[in-house]
Amino acid sequence: MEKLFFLISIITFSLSCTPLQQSETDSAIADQDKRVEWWRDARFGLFIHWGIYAQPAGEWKGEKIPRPSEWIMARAQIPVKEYEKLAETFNPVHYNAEQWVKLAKQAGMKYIVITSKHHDGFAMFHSKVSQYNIIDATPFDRDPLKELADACKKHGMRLGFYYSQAQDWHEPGGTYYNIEEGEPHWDPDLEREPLMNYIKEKAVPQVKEILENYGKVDILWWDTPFGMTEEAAQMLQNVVDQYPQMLTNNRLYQHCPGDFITPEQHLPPTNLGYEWEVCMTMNTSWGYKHYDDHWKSSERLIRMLVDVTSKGGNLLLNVGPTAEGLIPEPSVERLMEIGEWMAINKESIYGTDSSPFFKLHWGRCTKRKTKSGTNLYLHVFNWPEDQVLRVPGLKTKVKNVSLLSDKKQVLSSHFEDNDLLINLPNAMPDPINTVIIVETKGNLEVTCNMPSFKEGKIFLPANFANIHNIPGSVYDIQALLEGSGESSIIANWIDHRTWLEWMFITPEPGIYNVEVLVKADEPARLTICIGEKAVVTEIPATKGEFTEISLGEIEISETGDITLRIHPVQDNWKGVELAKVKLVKTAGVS
Ligand code: FHN
Repeated sequence: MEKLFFLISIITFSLSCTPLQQSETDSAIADQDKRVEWWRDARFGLFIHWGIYAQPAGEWKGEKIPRPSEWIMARAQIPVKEYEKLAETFNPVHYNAEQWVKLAKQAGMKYIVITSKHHDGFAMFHSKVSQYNIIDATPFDRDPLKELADACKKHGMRLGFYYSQAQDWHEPGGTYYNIEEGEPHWDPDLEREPLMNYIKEKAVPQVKEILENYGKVDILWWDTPFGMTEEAAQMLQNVVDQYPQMLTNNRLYQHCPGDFITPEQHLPPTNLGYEWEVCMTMNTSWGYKHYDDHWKSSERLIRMLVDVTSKGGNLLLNVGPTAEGLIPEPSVERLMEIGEWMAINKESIYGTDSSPFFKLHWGRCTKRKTKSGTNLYLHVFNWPEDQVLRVPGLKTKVKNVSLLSDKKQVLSSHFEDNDLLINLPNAMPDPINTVIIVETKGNLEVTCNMPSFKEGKIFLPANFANIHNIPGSVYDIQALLEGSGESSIIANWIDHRTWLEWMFITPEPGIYNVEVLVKADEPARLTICIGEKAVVTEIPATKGEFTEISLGEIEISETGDITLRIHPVQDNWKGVELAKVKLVKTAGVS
């Protein structure tokens, strides 16, 4: 229902703001649903950030330039004419589109989105509109987009083009990141022109080129609408309207929802109620950066894909090829390892829906409707020590339980206190994520396993928290779960804007004492909020140990579903590690 409301509200919004009739709204929803079907089923795609910025690879005149490498022109304030020179030596002779597509396919990816033009304004395709393109401005006499489009067609891979429609640091009318604050472009020699000159003379014609010249394009991926106007967005939208089957994201203009929304570099804590796709780097940069070694492990990436799928989203995982045209070896290794896992477990990813459970201590769940019921795919990240897997609140008849990797290996199971208990083999067959398939019969029914009070107490473990990192913040400063199952902790909570949230059920109003199990190197101030009530409180330094600290009392004035939030107080926030929150009822409400 939530999703329906969201769809109605976004579909009735149009750039030209003409309200739709009810029947038009219904058919627009049905139409959108059908168009995104292949994409929703795919769940996993490859993002490629490739451009002439791969040559400096994060370093300019001997200085390491912070943040993603594709931003080097802006971060190092390189004048247009100087940056242009990079094109003269850009010659990616090792580029092999077919190898890239095969690699993506091997990883289990179903679509590829490649940068056709990033913010630096350089077109990685043969453009007749601007000479600043790979054929006319470099020694490389090949069109990478054409070769990729051909390879995708040959191997049945869907294809999307990224196009930076607003930011174009090379053009007098293009925008840049701080244009809205009235800052000048860093290159004083670039005489400014109105945005619409650039939109009419470069952006619109180039978007037409990428959509016309490379066969069927499945996705057009807009980015950073800084300084964009409604008029400019409408002109681009008019081009898109000629391709009714093509999907677009939500980044054309500030309120344009597109076909899917795009959380970047963070994992949403819950389903977002609309089609969504997380875009994520494997290290920290989108473009190739020769010294960026902060690689996420294959284990983390596999679990990330599963986490996203279990919440009903897609994962667009990035690689940044080198100036020679090679995908860096650490990325290749990870894609191969993900592929090994996918080869065995793909049934639990493609075309599956989100989890019917609230949260699961041992991992995640995806599901698929079958003729007679539903298949639940239990993704076990943490193998229970007693080899008994508890599936909470399952009320549906179970036909069969087996390992997905070996369906002949049937697992015994029985119900106890409304939970399904599955007897697991002693050893975890796949230490990263072993998938168990539970085939159920009839309508799927699950009793919500949200935590609730027992004898006046409730424990809210770290792994049941919704971690709200700031969208778009650098991955390094995002809080995350470390450890496994109920003994996980929230680590790296160093950004004061990141907040935590737990949901639980309270049977009765009352005054509750809040206790936390934390480790703090320095005193830290927090605000605890339940509904309208908020208390500011302080955690003392804990001398390197996890320590139980009482944070004081708070009133819960309602019953039913309650949300508790913890926000850092900005001043001097140095971060804490948090293992658990405990609420203990101390009195009723007078
Ligand atoms: O500024 C870009 C960035 O370079 C990269 O392309 C990402 C990918 O989503 N988008 C922008 C930041 O949101």
